Amino acid sequence: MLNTGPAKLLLTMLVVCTLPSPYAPTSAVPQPRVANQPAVLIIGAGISGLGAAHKLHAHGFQNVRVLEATGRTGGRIRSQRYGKGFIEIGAQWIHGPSPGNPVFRLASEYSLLEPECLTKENQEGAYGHPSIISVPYSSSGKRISPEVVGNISELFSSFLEQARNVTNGDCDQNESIGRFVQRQTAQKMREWDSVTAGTALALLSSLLKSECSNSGTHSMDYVALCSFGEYTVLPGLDCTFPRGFESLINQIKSPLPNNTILLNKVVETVHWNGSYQGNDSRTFPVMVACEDGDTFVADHVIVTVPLGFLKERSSSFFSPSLSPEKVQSIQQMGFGTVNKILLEFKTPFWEPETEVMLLVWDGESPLINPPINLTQDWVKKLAGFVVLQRPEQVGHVLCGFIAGEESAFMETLTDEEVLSNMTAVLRQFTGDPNLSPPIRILRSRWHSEPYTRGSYSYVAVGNSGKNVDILAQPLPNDRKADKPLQVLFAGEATHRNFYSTTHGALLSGWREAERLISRYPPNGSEV
Ligand code: 6YU
Repeated sequence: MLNTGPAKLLLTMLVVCTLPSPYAPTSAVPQPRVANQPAVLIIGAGISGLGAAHKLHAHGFQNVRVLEATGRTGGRIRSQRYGKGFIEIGAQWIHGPSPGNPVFRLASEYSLLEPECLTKENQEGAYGHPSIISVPYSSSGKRISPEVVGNISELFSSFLEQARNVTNGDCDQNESIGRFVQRQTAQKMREWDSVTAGTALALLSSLLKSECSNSGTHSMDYVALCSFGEYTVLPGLDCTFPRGFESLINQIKSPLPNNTILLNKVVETVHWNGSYQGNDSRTFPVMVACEDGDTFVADHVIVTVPLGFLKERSSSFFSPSLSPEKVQSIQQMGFGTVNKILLEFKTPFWEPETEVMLLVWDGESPLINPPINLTQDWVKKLAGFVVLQRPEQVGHVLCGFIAGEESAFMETLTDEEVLSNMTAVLRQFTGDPNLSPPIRILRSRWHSEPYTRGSYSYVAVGNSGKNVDILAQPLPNDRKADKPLQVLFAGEATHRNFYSTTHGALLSGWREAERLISRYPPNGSEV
């Protein structure tokens, strides 16, 4: 479709910047491809966007630009210097560090991991992040017996395992993980006496909160049962990056020529299906307009903005608008808030071997959902604390995880308010009214980040993995389109089996880069 009339007028008013002339190839770059290089724009410099840029560059694409809204690269991978080490504000673990995980493979290749992470035992180890609940604290200040905790944790894991085995065919699309766990719990409860039941229900309630942090949701009642098993769990005991997760980002972007990444470039609208004049007499189907008035023309644009941003802005972000089917998927897919509250203590009050502290609120149960008063009760959503590794570098730091509406509410409070609430909670749970308060607090505010608006995606009740695929479909959708693959979609929320993770994000960026690579084979003939 050619742009005429008002659109043409608009065009003449806009400063149209074409992409710069092809960059000189760097040593790692194979032979340049077609003489008339396709112009590719990537929106977002998170791991998906940079992964796509890296792959395109490695395949000889020399006309690639990354436009990033913020003043930094990495997106939801954000490592902050802390003491003599690093603290992660976003992604923390390689989930499933084994050969099937591309983040693990790259990190190993770049020598970014510690030797223990590379061992065969670790790669074949138990699934998941540190799961040794050495200290289960209860709100009465009493410790719960490790045996009870072990049994209930195992029971909870078996509920989730059963949920993963529910297949789409025999499943009610409106069924949630929360309801499934409730049903299993009610059945199991028949075997418990009243004392066991009280502790078991409170423990299950805490484990559900922890699962909200894993799934990135306010409540497990929002997470679809039927698609739960589509998320693929990779083997390996989760590892961290000694020099920060961002050390991986720095490696991925290092071969890109200078000026490939433009920071502080907020994209306002992606105009597609048009005909936009470049300054070399070529016309391009896509034009990206930025908030600062700059515009960029391109043959292809890879959109990697988070689902939270799309939920808020997709109606004005694309012109022409997205199809009703795609809009519906964006609106219905789940995207929740998970935040970290990092507390540094002068001296640890926990035993040296503690990895995780689970907070168990007496009287809570997965079978009852009382209405919440955010101001009073937000702290009760805190699932627990992970004890940060490498205390010799970062000090004695507990990392609290909190998900959902309470997490977003926490962002509205001051550091002092959060710190005094945390001190009160820890005094209550340790039974020590004189426990020294933390000496420093640091927290994330992912809900308030204008270009993220939350933490990560999940498949919501009423939805299925198909919605993930619908979101990932390139535009125009018409196979016979004169200029195909104008707008491509990547980012964690577009990966059907690894959504919510850094490896899902990276794979999605590679997937879209490969889509373009296969369209322009090195022999120069466009297919
Ligand atoms: C993982 C993990 N992890 C914790 C937290 C978060 C996430 N994840 P990006 O957003 O990166 O990039 C898009 C870019 O687009 C961005 O830079 C924008 O600025 C830009 N943009 C937007 N709009 C734009 C515009 N208009 N113009 C231009 N640019 C624009 N993943 O593998 N391991 O440990 C965690 C974690 C707090 C927030 C995570 C983890 C998710 C990943 O971070 C995420 O999927 C990818 O980075 C996304 O990359 P992308 O490129 O798709 O998007 C008892 C007790 C407690 C114990 N239980 C604890 C349970 C905790 C379990 N979960 C932990 C998860 C963690 C820590």
